[in-house]
Amino acid sequence: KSIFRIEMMLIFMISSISFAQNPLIQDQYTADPSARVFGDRVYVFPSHDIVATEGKGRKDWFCMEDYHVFSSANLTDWTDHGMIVQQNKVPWVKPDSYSMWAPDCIERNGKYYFYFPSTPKDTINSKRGFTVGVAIANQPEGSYIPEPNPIKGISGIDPNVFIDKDGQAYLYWSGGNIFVAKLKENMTELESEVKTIENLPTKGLKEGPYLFERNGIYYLTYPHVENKIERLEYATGDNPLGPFKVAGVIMDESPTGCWTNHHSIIEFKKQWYLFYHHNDLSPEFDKLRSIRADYLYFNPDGSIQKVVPTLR
Ligand code: FUB
Repeated sequence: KSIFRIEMMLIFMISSISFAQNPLIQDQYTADPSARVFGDRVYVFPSHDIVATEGKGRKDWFCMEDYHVFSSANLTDWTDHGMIVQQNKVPWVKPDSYSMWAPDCIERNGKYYFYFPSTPKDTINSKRGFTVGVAIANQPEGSYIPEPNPIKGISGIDPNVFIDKDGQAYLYWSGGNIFVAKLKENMTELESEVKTIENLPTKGLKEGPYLFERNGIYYLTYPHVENKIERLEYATGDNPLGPFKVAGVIMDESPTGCWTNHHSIIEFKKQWYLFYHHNDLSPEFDKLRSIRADYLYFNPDGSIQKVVPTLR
């Protein structure tokens, strides 16, 4: 019995050690991780931060020109499947705008829908700024074919897509507040009016929405900045459209500088995980970020226990 116990302890220690290798990707900058379980692998669709240089992006700001997708069967060994969408190959994106910000992806009926924000060639609803488009593939690794036009009716960033148990799809995004609309079955058009999510904190920027459901509770999770650095918070409700009630904090503000955080939450092989980012590989400049993951636990009443980031 005691040998069995020792063996179990060793297995547990080895698996914890091998998982605790944050940041997950070390040969390039990655941010805004949208993690998804497709089959028996986890796929992560992050933003791809690069260094802005003369004539390429805006100095001292976010600079992104493409997206890669990464996958892993054990959350330790990651495969980079390469570039899936490039700014100058998307018909509606303003060339050389370096604004391919936080994306998301979901599977429906064997097709993979990759949602991404960027700045369009034309103004949207006579406004400048970001909108959201979609690219479609037959496998999570691609190849993704971008739709010729962005989705009508969206001004904002940080798309997040959710399909409920009844098959209804929803798109969330941000632009100061958090917005939601139903998606049509084709996943490329809004089906309903755009609704602003109510009852969230009124002070400070809220962005990067991520919605998931567990045991009938809908969790709307989002970074919220009140005082320079983002904190991951959540609200709960019993419907994807709300109303939601603020429920707590998932991860406190980083004490070491990176002002953004952006996350996703998945269950993989009966364990829940929080994916998020920090500037581990660029401590002096927080627009060159790196994706991380840590275990996430729920209390019996469905509330989320705070996640403390694993240090390197
Ligand atoms: O990556 C650019 C922006 O920074 C994202 O859209 C926000 O969520 C923040 O992470």
